[in-house]
Amino acid sequence: MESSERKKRIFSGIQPSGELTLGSYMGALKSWVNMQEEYDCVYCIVDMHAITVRQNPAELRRRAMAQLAQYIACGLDPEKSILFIQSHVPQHAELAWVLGCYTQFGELSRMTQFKQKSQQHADNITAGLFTYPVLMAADILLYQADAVPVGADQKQHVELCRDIAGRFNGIYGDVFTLPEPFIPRMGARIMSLGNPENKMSKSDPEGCVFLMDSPEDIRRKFKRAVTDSETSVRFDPAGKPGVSNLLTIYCAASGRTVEAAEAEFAGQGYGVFKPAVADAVIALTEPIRAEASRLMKDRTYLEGIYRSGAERAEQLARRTLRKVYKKVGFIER
Ligand code: AQP
Repeated sequence: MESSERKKRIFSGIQPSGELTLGSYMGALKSWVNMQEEYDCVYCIVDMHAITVRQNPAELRRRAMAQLAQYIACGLDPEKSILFIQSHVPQHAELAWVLGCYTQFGELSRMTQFKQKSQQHADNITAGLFTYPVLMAADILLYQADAVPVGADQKQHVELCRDIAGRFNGIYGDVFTLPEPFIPRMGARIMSLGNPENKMSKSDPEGCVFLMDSPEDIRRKFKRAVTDSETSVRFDPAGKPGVSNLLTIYCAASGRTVEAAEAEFAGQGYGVFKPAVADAVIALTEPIRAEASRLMKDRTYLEGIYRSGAERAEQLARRTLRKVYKKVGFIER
């Protein structure tokens, strides 16, 4: 294990399988930005995860660049944090192979995301979709990450990563740091605006707000958001899932507490509440949208960032992989 005097390390990633959403911002990116001062942060664009379902190659390339621009526009600082693209660092795939040999078929079969995604893509249930959590474990363990800031939906994968790491350490000694999931208190699970029983997902564009949506689109989406037949703005996720989700979004965007928000809208109907939520979100996303659009025009800058990010990431990744190869009995070249 590396020196215990180093700053604690964070690793996390988002797939460029669609545009960044308000869900991924509130569940993950916001914590990523806040953790940069205190931690040594490694943030990735996980394009290898994205191809577990079929992607259009030109679109995938465009979205990976756009995602890098949006990471920076959200406040990730390439001077402080390592920002890189997963496929640029070959050790991710290499470690994933080894870890796959220490993961049980039964463990992967129990993963909720696999069950859901194999239903959504019933005509293309690939081995990659099944072994996705092994690649995710490799992503995290390569950097000896202490914590992984993710939305609540990814908790199960981080727990599996800990199980795999613990098993490996049990056989070979302390090779991997065991990572903790870091799940925000507010915004851990943003629900779809159209169907508040489901998670807000890139693959459901109408129920989903994208960071790059125009103010008009955002207003329209909130206006249509599903609520209920009452009129009171009250936090009650079981009884009032739509309104509770809007309250969560409002609080995560504005920094208010749920109690303060309930008091602010007491006696006012959804006709006042919904546009106020839209405005709070627009105040959050507009500066990000403007900065990301500016950065997208500067390709040379973005290329410089992902190249130097990959070099820094690879240095760390190589160290871990070398140790793993030695432990399992591979001859050093
Ligand atoms: N709705 C959400 N609420 C809170 N957190 C969320 N995250 C995603 N959606 C929400 C968190 O953001 C990160 C991004 O994960 P990802 O894009 O790599 O994978 P995903 O969770 O599969 O994203 P989608 O939008 O649901 O993609 P599709 O539509 O392709 O299935 C993770 O930390 C996640 O927890």
